[in-house]
Amino acid sequence: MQGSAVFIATIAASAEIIHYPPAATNLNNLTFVLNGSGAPGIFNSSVTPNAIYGTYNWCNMPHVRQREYKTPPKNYTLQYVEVIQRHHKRTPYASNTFFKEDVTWSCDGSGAVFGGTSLQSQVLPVQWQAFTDAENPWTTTVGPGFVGSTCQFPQITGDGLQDSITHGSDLRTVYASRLGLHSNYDTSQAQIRVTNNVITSQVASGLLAGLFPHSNPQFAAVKIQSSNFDSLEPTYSCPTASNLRSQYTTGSAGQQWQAHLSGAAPLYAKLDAVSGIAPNDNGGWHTSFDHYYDNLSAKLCHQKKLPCSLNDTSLCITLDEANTVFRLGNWEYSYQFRDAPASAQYSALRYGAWVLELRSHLQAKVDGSSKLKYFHNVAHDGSMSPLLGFLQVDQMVWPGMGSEIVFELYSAKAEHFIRVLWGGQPMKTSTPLGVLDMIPLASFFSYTDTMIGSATDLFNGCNS
Ligand SMILES: *[C@@H]1O[C@H](CO)[C@@H](O)[C@H](O)[C@H]1NC(C)=O
Ligand SMILES: *[C@@H]1O[C@H](CO)[C@@H](O)[C@H](O)[C@H]1NC(C)=O
Ligand SMILES: *[C@@H]1O[C@H](CO)[C@@H](O)[C@H](O)[C@H]1NC(C)=O
Ligand SMILES: *[C@@H]1O[C@H](CO)[C@@H](O)[C@H](O)[C@H]1NC(C)=O
Ligand SMILES: *[C@@H]1O[C@H](CO)[C@@H](O)[C@H](O)[C@H]1NC(C)=O
Ligand SMILES: *[C@H]1O[C@H](CO)[C@@H](O)[C@H](O)[C@H]1NC(C)=O
Repeated sequence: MQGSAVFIATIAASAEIIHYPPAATNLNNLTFVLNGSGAPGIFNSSVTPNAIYGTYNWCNMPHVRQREYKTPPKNYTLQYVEVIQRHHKRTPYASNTFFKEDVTWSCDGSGAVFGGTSLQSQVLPVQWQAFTDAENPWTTTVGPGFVGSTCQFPQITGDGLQDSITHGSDLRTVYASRLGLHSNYDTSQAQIRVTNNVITSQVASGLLAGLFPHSNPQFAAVKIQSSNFDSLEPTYSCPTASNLRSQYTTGSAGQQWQAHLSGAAPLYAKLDAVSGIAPNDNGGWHTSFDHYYDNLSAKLCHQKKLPCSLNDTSLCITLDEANTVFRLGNWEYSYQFRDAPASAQYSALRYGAWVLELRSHLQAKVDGSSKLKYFHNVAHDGSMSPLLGFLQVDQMVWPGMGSEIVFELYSAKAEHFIRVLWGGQPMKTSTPLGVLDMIPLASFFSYTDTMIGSATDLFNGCNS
């Protein structure tokens, strides 16, 4: 898995990307992943005991909390905080190929709500409640679990909304006093941003309740970019990035990727026997472990049983098999975003636009042209992963529900420093910046500039 050779790539004239390989651990050791045992963390509850807080918890990843927060020496003054997080726990995604479910999901009272606008007093907010009707003949193509569920797939569950509220109030206990944040959502000092996927707005509604508990009026304006070019999800077009990733997965540089799929053939046979998914499906069940991981982990996180075959109720997925799927999923993320030599270049292209926006927020604070103190982005694993790849985190995982990266801007004397928290603690990277703990802002910018070049370089690099 490990390559010690340094891989240098250019996306354009002024960018020079150096790939620094991650640490060798069980996460990216394919022998261990295929033939080892156990889950790579907690997968069956949102609760992580205090004594081991910081442990990977797919259901509710560690984030900044008062209990574990390390306050820097007094000579550093906190100026600005920007948070990016993955949404909280949800149902699985639906797609063209339905898992023939025998497990039902209830989202009664926790569906997405729409309608609070400037006409707020005149409209009644509405809430989604999913249903099926047997009169619709396509309903028979899905399993009884789907038919009996009242969720949209995907949807943040009631438990996921509760985790969102807790996440907001944990951040409040740390940052409200340090930054002087009001107890209501005041967009002149704090802003929230979401993506076009409605589940991020569901999470924002919980987050805001915890973060700004006295918000009034009872709706909040959150920022969103067009899905034509959103940098947060991200959805902007970058053919160079897509081609690169195809090359090192399904393409000519994808030997390791192919090896993990073929090494997992016996596991796939069992999973398919239970789910009824055809081994040659074209819904993506056999090009990565994403779909099986998503289905199995969502069930465990909500204390539901692992699925059994609808044809043979004694044929069920075992916990050992689920744990192997979880090891494989984490291996896939490590490979795609950190181990593959071109992953740094991929991440720079795929997430460079968001990093440029972050850079401008930090610069505006330093210049004094922005009064903003706090900015919070609610996003996806597809956002966190290329950002972790961009920063070249030392140990890559599949960013679980609610996973969080915090950028803290400090001033001391006439200088500015940055601290980056991952899972609530300073992030260890494989780059010469090392642990991102009070790095001179200029050094951090010099790293991001080396990765991206200019905005024009990025744009041209994506389209060259
Ligand atoms: C896992 O173990 C099997 C059986 O012992 C062996 O054939 C296979 O090569 C091992 N896989 C890896 C990736 O080491
Ligand atoms: C990978 O894991 C296997 C099985 O646990 C172990 O024998 C091997 O030493 C590990 N390789 C590395 C590079 O750590
Ligand atoms: C979660 O899994 C761990 C490890 O298998 C187990 O010890 C624990 O009891 C489980 N917790 C729940 C809530 O099922
Ligand atoms: C159940 O058996 C039928 C008939 O063989 C098959 O078409 C279907 O895919 C099976 N479903 C599952 C979930 O295995
Ligand atoms: C702040 O204080 C700490 C120790 O109290 C010291 O190590 C550090 O260099 C100081 N930083 C600046 C920028 O003065
Ligand atoms: C399970 O997850 C996969 C991938 O996200 C999806 O295609 C499938 O439809 C899911 N099952 C349900 C019931 O949503």
